Amino acid sequence: MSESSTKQVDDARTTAPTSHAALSAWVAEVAEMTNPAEVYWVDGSQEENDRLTAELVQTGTFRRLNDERFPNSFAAFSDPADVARVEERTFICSQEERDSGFTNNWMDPEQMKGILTERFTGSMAGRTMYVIPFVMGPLDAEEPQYGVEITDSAYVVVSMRIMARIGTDVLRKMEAENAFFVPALHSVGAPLAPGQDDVAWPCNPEKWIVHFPEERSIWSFGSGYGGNALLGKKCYALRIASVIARDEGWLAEHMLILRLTSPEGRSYNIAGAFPSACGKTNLALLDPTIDGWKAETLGDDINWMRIGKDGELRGVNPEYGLFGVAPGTGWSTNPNAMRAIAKGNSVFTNVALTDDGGVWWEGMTDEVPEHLTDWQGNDWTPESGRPAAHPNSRFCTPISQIDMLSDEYYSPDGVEIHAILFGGRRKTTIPLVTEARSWANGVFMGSTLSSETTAAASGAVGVVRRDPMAMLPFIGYNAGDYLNHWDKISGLLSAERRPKIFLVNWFRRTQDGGFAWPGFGDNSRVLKWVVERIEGTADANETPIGFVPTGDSIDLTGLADYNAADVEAAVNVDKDEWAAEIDGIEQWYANFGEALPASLRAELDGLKERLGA
Ligand code: GTP
Ligand code: SPV
Ligand code: MN
Repeated sequence: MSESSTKQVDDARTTAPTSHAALSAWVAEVAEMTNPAEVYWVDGSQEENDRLTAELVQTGTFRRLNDERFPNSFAAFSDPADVARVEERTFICSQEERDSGFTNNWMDPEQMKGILTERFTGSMAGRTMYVIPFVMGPLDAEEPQYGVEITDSAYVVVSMRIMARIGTDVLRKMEAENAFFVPALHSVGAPLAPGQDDVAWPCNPEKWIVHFPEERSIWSFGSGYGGNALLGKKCYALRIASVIARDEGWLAEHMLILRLTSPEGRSYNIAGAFPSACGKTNLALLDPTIDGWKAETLGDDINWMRIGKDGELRGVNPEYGLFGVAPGTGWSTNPNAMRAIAKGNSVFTNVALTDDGGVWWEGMTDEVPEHLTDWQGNDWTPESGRPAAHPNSRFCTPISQIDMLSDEYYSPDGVEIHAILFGGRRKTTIPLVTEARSWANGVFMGSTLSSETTAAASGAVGVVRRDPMAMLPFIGYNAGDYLNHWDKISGLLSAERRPKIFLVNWFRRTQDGGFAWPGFGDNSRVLKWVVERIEGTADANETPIGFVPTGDSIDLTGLADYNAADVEAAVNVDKDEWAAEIDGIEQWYANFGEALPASLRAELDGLKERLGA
């Protein structure tokens, strides 16, 4: 093979290895603006990946891990100011400000293009500009959802190869169909002058994560981290896709998908929307603690749901890997994730290093190592009094490495969704599980979902905020229109096939401060109740907010030190707490003004009446 065909280095300003005219024009335009040292078309091959990871080791971005325990795996450490999504720097630049809505930052698109063009001008100097053709969801979908990310970060290329289907196969099909693709432009914003040494984690103190919904395009500047930089994920598959879904009559949601099969062999697909770092990956890789129940993974973060031929809701996971929260993921809490990680081919970001070339994070093992190198490169011992891994440290692992992955994951038509869970992280008020009274009541639960903030986004941690459908940072348009869209979907679904909706809270606390529910694998017990409610066999008590399990309708077999009275406490609906909650909901709904669907106002009125408030 000649040098140029193995490396595919090309000067896109004059030629490009694609017959897709719009793509080659865009690549040439970006190269003209950003002035990279070279343009490289990513083919997605193993050989290419080996070369890029070797280069990343050489430049100090990657540490190769102990190959016996973590084959073909690497650790990266970010700039301490680039560790999470930056919501205050994220913009939805619709033509009209109204279409961005109160949950998003907005700027006039022309003005924003002006600012960004300035930032991107020369921003890739001294660096390689990588062109990554990708598709979200299966390449053999009826209408494959293409994208092309241009980035000046090899870390992003290696991570995108895990998180999405990328490379030459995608490019060839996109060319053959002359298909539309979402142009997703990314730069770390750290040009290199001739002879200037690079740093391990280049980024820019000024960050811009910008979406142009009408154009369906993305411009991201200044950050190399996860949701800010792997543009197929939050930027495309949630923010831009939510706009496409609004226009086309489907839903792009921040949800896991889990398939659960009962001992009798009946299978149910359960989708769950929980805010960032609130348990989606953990539930998606559930290890049931009850006999005879089988769980299979379909997705852990994003769920695209379309209406099927028979009026059923069908979900597809558009991703190809996991970008999971490391802390709290351990052999006792999530052995399925640990097994997938142990197969290798993973990138870890901001975890701690063990002295024998492995990785560690809080909660990975019960035993805490005596010495580590923390995520900032400092010596660490259990006496250090600070976490060894950053609270938002992540593992990035191919989804195919999950032993419990469902065969249906690969199905371009997805799976029928039988139940939807909305869940948050709330110390008080919200019961362990509540079944909605109806679809509209379930949409109400989703629209008022609340959670304590986590380290997944920059800013304060532990503050209760409303997070509708766990989509607050990801709705790519007016949040009132979004709730209206959920309302409208109901009418497109067959009445018999409409999923049942439940509100869950694994994080409620008891008087003494402990968790009111053991969580993790024991969440299978709650899901069993959910399934039995679908089948019409489990008992429930009607409360003003919905139906909660009776103390003995949750299977506690084999769960030591936990009884029906504990269940009753975990599902208690407290009048005073709910009076405060209603105030919170009123304040939240006031933000929507005219855009709030009448059905949700009616749900709130009904709830107040039932509470006697
Ligand atoms: P994103 O990837 O940010 O969207 O997050 P996620 O929703 O996938 O969150 P994940 O499953 O990674 O969980 C985040 C944190 O919640 C981890 O620290 C877990 O240990 C913790 N967690 C998950 N499930 C449970 C549970 O059932 N009970 C308790 N107490 N903690 C849980
Ligand atoms: C989230 O924050 O919801 C994530 C991680 O899933 S990131 O990809 O960084 O957005
Ligand atoms: Mn997420």
